[in-house]
Amino acid sequence: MKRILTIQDISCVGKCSLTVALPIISALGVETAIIPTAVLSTHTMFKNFTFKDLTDEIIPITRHWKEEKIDFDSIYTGYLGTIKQIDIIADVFDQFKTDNNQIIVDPAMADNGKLYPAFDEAYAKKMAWLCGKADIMIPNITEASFMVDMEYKDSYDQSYIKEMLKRLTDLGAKIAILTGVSFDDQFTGVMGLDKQSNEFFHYKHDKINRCYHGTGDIFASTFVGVLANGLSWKEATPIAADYTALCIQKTLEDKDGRWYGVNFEQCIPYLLKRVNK
Ligand code: PXL
Repeated sequence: MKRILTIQDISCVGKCSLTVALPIISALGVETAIIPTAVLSTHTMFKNFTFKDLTDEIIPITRHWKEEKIDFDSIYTGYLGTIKQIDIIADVFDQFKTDNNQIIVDPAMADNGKLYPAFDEAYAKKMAWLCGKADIMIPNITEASFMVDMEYKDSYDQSYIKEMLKRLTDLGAKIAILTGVSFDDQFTGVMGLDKQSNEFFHYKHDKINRCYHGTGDIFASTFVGVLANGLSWKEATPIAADYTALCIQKTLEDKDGRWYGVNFEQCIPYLLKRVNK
């Protein structure tokens, strides 16, 4: 069985970060090890959330793992806390990177043109540096605009997205995948660039005009779990995009749907069918 390490916060209520990564990657038949970077009562879109930083635990945890000779088929990071934490996580990459595993960074820090409340531009630049250490990076357009100094735009053409992808891979990652790429009112999707082959990849599906928190985490967790099942990034991308879209659709149809996250649990059987599990 493959083993993934995912490093992100626990938002105790909120359907994001570890509370979606653990169930999705596990459901895909992959052992999921975690480093919780912080414990919050909820994600940061709620008011008055509590926050307990766990940075001091990261080095002791990884030191123990080294003694136990534990290794990972991939390391996937999501929402992190502070610039100091990013430095420590870069050390974790150095310790656990091998010739055969992959590092995937989702620079979860912004959406809809704005950084999340806890972050500033210095944090975004540090996250760009961490993305440079990844094999695959998965930002949305807002996150990318902060990392590569391009103006954030609500509407754009292919040349804007291609320029953004080129600048993202120039940070150092082999593959950059931009989420939430929409060239018209009917479709939305994902566009990626493989730096080595200089090949762009575009996948689109029907657009649902409603945003929910945690959908970037659901996309990234699914992508990582599907890759661990032996599929390529171009095969994993449509599966992750379709699953995320279905989660949004089911939440909209549910009269008890939560405002703060999507019904990803309800759609796991669909995901498993897509990967023949
Ligand atoms: O990636 C979503 C996310 C994860 N973790 C925390 C958040 C958010 C989005 O707002 O606040 C703590």
